[in-house]
Amino acid sequence: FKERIAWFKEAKFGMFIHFGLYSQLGGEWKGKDIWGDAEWIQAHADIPAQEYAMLTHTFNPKNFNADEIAKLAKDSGMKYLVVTSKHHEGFALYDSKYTNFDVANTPFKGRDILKELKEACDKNGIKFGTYYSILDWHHISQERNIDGDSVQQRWKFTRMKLGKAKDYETFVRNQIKELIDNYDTDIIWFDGEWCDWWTDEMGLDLYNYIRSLKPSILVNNRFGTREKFEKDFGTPEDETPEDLLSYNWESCYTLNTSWGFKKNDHEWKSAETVYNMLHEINDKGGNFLLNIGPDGNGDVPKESVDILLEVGKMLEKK
Ligand code: JFZ
Repeated sequence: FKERIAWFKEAKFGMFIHFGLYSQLGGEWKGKDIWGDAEWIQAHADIPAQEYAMLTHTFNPKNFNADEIAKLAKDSGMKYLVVTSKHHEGFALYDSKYTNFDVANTPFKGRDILKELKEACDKNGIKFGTYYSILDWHHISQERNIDGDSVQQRWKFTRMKLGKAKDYETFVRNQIKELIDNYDTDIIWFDGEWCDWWTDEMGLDLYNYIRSLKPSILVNNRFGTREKFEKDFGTPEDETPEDLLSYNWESCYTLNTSWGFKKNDHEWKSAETVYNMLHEINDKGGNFLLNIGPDGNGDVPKESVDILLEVGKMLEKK
């Protein structure tokens, strides 16, 4: 394990990327500003899956430039990158054999975002990782929980349709295998594991399967009940632990308040704040995963670029 985790411990600083169909909306639905994280807009605006799927017809981030992003990571002092291969919306940001709800069925077809990023990372000496959501609002196995108390609860805790759990488990395995086979991902960063139909046993099975496919890979603890699984690394979110931890961990934060691109989110952290956070986290033994959310054209918000480059300069000076 020590050998497997070594590069990660040395890396200390990484780039998180939230990019998906929601990036086109920028937190607005039918002219209205929707509260909360922009990647959750389908839930917060209560958009039926069929209607949401129309967003594939307009997904065309022509300005997406993987090289520029990998260089930005490098110039900011980051050593690895984790990109949303599939967020809760269920859309695959790569060409997946197991669904049509993917980048290959958009006007952007012919380009493969994960492939471009992976190649750009290799060129720039950045390790490549992929985020994968277990919660899936598009897959036919799951449905909104109509008993939920709030619109958020209804989408956050979906129901598994009777007899469909095995199908979904297979689907997840197949897609993860694609991430390993086709993109040689170094990290699987799970999320959305909190639904009651996803058991620790399923999580552990999946973890073992992943390790059998690629023994050197790192998997975060969100494949099952987080507190039970510290290895390969823990993921306190938006929070830096008070005390030193006995296991490896990574804190993730976003530069403003939303992970996915949100037009009206102007609460940017300053370069000084980011710099200080990085040092506090690293001093306590953790890694810092810091998020950018490209917009629907594939452009990284200028504010994010400016802050990150400034942090890079500060790191060079010290
Ligand atoms: C999840 C996602 O729902 C969110 O959209 C984003 O991708 C983020 C990185 O991860 O949200 C979480 C996950 C875990 C906690 C809080 C929000 N947590 O542990 O407190």
